Amino acid sequence: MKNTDIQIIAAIKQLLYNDKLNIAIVPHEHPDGDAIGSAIGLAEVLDSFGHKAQIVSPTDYPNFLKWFTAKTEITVFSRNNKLGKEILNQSDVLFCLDFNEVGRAGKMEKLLLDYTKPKILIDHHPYPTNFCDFIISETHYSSTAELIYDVLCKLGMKKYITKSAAEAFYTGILTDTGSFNHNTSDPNTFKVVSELMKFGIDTPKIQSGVYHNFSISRMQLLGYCLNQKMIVLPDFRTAYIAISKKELENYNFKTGDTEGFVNFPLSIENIVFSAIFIEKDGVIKVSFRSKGNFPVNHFSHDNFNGGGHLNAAGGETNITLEETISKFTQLLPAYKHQLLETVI
Ligand SMILES: [Mn+2]
Repeated sequence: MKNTDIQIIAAIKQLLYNDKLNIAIVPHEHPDGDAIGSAIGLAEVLDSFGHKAQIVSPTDYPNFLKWFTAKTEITVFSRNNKLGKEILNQSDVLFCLDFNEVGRAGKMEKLLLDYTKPKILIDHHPYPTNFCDFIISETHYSSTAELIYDVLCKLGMKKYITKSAAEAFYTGILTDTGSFNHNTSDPNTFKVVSELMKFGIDTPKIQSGVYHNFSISRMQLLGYCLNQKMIVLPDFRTAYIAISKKELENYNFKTGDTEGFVNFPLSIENIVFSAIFIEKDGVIKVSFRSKGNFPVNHFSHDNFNGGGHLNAAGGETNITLEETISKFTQLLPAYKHQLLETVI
């Protein structure tokens, strides 16, 4: 951990080495494997330490992340905001995981801002904003899950890590690195994975649980996207997929079904920039992926109200799908030089 002051760890330690506490844990909205894995893993460890941890997720999470054996229940705020509010109100400490600005908590934003007891952020996204009392922000980590593992070790809580917590952390690392495809330049990622292996985690089970459980319609939607919807622009070393709400409905769309689709075009030789545009209710959700040094977080921040990591970012627009596509394709010439220079 490069940025985290030893005093921050000491202060958190003082908070947690206390009587039994009620602890609330909040991941970002539309949580991915890292956000949910981090939340479940941390909750398990805090529980086995003797606290009572509860997870409140701003929105539901995808079915392929529902195989966890951990005991901690997840309250979905968008479905049960009364209970979510109650859990926060009754908690003594709040952990915010895997997001760098409070807006990423969606409809829970105000609750988080109004929270008066200690708030702790653990995150690996660049440019964290100052909405928590204690900030552990380490952008060179592959995932929040990897970071939490190191934080727990520093807090002297390694012995409270259970097998199911280790499986949850492994899931976070696995998904945020795209099965160890990207964000893996730091040896620490593999060091943490090897430590997690010592808890007896079942990696084939996790691989199957996360990746080998497509519904038939999800697999067909992927086929449709790649075969019918992918546009490749070799002159810009770019490929994109745009998919309408109607098309999603044709394939019986469920939350999370398009997760990971944006990565596929990067498997094409010489493509360094991939985008997917998905029509949701009233907005177009945008995801970007890149190889090399092409900074999709800046691209998204400057043009699509978003942000994220160097090679993986998101954003959204309030214009139509067609307008979003034409905005995107019209932007490409300005980035052509940078795209052509990208070394892979
Ligand atoms: Mn993450």
